[in-house]
Amino acid sequence: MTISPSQTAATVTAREALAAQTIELPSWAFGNSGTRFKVFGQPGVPRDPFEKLADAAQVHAYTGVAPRVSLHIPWDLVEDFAALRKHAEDLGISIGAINSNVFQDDEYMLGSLCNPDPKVRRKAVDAHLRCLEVMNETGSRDLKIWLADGLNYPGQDDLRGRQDRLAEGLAEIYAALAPHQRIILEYKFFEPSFYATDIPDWGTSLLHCMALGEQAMVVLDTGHHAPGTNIEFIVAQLLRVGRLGAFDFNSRFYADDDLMVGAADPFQLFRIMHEIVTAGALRPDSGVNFMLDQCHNIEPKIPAQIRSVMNVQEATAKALLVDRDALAAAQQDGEVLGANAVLMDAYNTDVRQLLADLRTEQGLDPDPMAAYAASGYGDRIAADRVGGAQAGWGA
Ligand code: PSV
Ligand code: MN
Ligand code: MN
Repeated sequence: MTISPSQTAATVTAREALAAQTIELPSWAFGNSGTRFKVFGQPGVPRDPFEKLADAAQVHAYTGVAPRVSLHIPWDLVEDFAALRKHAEDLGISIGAINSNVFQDDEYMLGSLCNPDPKVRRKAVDAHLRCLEVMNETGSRDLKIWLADGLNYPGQDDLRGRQDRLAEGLAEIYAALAPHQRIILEYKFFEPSFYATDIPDWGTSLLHCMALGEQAMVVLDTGHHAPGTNIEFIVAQLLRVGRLGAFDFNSRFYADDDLMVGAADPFQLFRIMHEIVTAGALRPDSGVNFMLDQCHNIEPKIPAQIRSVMNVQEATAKALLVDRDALAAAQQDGEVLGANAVLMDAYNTDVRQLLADLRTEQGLDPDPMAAYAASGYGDRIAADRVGGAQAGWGA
């Protein structure tokens, strides 16, 4: 289905909303990554955080909607964060969420904030306080916390005691937030632990956020649920209570695959964006940070990020085209098939021309993938950069 003239008004409204949408890119998407079997190095990958920002700026240059980059500390540790911030600004972008990494050091084998050893918990809290210092230097609003804490065996540690330690550690970090800053707390149902994870689900994250206060919000990573989970229900529920702080968008076929968002299940992405639009949460002031959390193991990284941003835009455009009056009427009348048809009509609309027109209006090339390919940037970095860094582990 293509857009008919009768849809013109909706199309204009959709274009305005799409023009205001922003998507945050992960610095680690630009480094080499892989599985535990093999990391395939790619030519031209960034050698340091400055080069990661330069590559991210390319994604923004061709899409116009990706002006922020999340950093991961210590993967992106630099001596002078003010210089990194200035570098971002010179490139026309800014530094977004700061991700704490308390899973790489040997001391964290039995956990970080939940560790039975108070010395390790101290180290983990201090790592977060260091992240807050970085945020003050970079101008970041969000401290994103994902913990690898958990257990492999029943009885290994006290499930409830770990929750108490977690609450205590989070409270100390929360107390150090500036008034405009937030903790965004991510959950994941398994991995690296296989019996129990200390923040396995949105309910646990939400309970901790509610205990902390209004500056604590939940992060929903689309790859962090059991297969078959109705993710849009979680989105609706968190929006209802005003606690959806951010997305980590990616796709999964099996586990936490971190593939390009919209690649495995574009219909799910549409359903998620439908809940966002319905709740008015697309507006930049809604507090929902639309971030990508992806690794590009075998595909070139900059084009993969451009494609991912476009996939989010396409799902968003379709969600904006849902005929909400018709949907409400059909729902009210109990028209099961009619209501479903309204949603499917929007999903089956080809929005690629609408987005191309929007880009032209914004002075961008209507085809970001082709424009980037023609720019020669990929060849230049391949020639200029030798010895690129790994995305995370060992970076
Ligand atoms: C954990 O699986 C996670 O989703 C967290 O967001 C980390 O910061 C990120 O992956 C690292 O790739
Ligand atoms: Mn994530
Ligand atoms: Mn993940």
